[in-house]
Amino acid sequence: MDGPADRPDVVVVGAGPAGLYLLHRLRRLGLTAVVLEAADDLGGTWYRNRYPGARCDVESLQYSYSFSADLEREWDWSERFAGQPEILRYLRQVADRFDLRRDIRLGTRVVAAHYDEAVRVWRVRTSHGTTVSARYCVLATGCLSVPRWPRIPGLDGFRGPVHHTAEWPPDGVEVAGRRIGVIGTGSSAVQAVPVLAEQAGRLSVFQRTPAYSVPAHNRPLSAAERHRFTARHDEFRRQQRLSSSGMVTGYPPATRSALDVDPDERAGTFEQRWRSGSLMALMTAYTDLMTDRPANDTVAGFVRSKIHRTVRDPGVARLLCPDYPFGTRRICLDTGYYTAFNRPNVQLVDVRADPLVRATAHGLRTANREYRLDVIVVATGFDAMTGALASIDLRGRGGRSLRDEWAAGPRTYLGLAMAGFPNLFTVTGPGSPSVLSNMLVSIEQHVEWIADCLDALRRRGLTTIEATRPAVDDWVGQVDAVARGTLYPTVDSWYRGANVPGRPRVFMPYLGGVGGYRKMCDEIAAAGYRGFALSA
Ligand code: NA7
Repeated sequence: MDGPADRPDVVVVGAGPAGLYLLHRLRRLGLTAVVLEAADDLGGTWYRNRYPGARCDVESLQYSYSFSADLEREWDWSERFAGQPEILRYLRQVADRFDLRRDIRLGTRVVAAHYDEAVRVWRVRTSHGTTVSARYCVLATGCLSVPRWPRIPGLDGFRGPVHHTAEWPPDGVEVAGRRIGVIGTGSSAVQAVPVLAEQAGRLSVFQRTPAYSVPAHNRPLSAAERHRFTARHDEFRRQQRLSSSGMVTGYPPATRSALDVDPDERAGTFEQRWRSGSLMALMTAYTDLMTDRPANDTVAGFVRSKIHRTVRDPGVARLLCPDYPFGTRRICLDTGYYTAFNRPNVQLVDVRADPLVRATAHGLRTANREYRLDVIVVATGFDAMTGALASIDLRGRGGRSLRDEWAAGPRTYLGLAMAGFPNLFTVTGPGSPSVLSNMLVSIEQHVEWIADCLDALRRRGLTTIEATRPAVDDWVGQVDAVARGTLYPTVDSWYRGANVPGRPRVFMPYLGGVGGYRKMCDEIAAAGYRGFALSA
């Protein structure tokens, strides 16, 4: 197959929020694009993560596209934090409204992308054996799109259903009255546990590392809130883009160290922010919470005291209390997570003390006992940030493979481009704020930057852009240096690839802040794409 549709200007991999907007943006520039999507529907993360309780932990009004005033006027979010079904409906509506589906090929996994140097074209091979060739290739493959399964012997022999939260069946899973085991206690489990607890006959939560979770205080969005947002829309969106996280917290920037504040005043501040229902509110209360361990201990202690006050069994409360610095692993936002452990049908299993050794036909066996189960829910996360890129046989100049180039960790310029891989871009790639920001804000920024770049090349009669090695080396150094100034690298987390055996420990997101990062990207473009080699 090699018709005109197989020779677009741009081939985009992934039809999640990034791929959808990119397609729209490219079309507006008069460029042709084809989007290849492995799943059998669009929506990316919001299509795949259908587990009970799946919900965004950034507020709906902030986690939504800002590029179209009409779209914003036409769509009303029902809740402060939208659930997965509503976000998926939103993305489908976006696709329909902008007539995107006709350029999206669903059920089409990209298995390889090779740069043909002789003709300067990317040849992108799909699981159907077809090839799409394009001058430019954009990987909008998502940061958390490759589920990671635990190595538990015997899982195949379990008699009941076993489902990963990120591969939940579209028709749901029968859980009412059943004995359910949940493996893992990251964001997905923290959202699923309270919902499953209400339906299950018995729920056993197998925890290795406890998470810090703050209450979402989710509620229906009122007309007054919507009105307030619309009234100051432009200013609000501007603040988002210039903020450090892509989120407007409503709090002024911190000016004081947590240690310079009277303990009662500090407790009052933490209490107020705990009640605000925001991922960022506690972390940003003082200047040094994420850079100084004694300062962080103040907020970590505050959250642990909340856990102890919520969970009635002191032993269970103790187990649920993390011992690492607050915020250094992804904070969760929950609705009734800790209180779920007060239910008589919920038990916490500490698999750090009593490790999971195998699955049997009837359940899960730890070193000390067997837990009989009807359903196993695997909430063990993702091969984060680089997993989707590494799953494609990507080859640049001279046939060099990305997997080899990144053997010691991802190396990008701005999380957007790589040396040796001309005309290839990543949306929210490693080395950009990505997962440590409001993804929709970061996605819009990257999509617009990439589209503007392709437009600039066309206007100047150029056909090739490639990050230079010195620019990549320098950027990798900057990402590392910023991370080293914080507490993040002191802890094992998926931000560092620590959840995947054998993966080098490299801190992958850029921690320098969304606003400053955007400014830097804009300056680089304005300077004629400094750090990139351009040619005709
Ligand atoms: P996460 O945050 O990576 O959580 C995975 C959880 O699974 C975590 O608690 C892990 O504990 C646990 N895990 C992993 N392997 C095992 C085994 N073998 N045994 C027991 N427990 C295990 O993934 P989520 O899906 O919850 O969230 C991902 C992101 O999606 C989230 O942060 C949001 O950004 C959206 P461990 O840490 O390995 O001890």
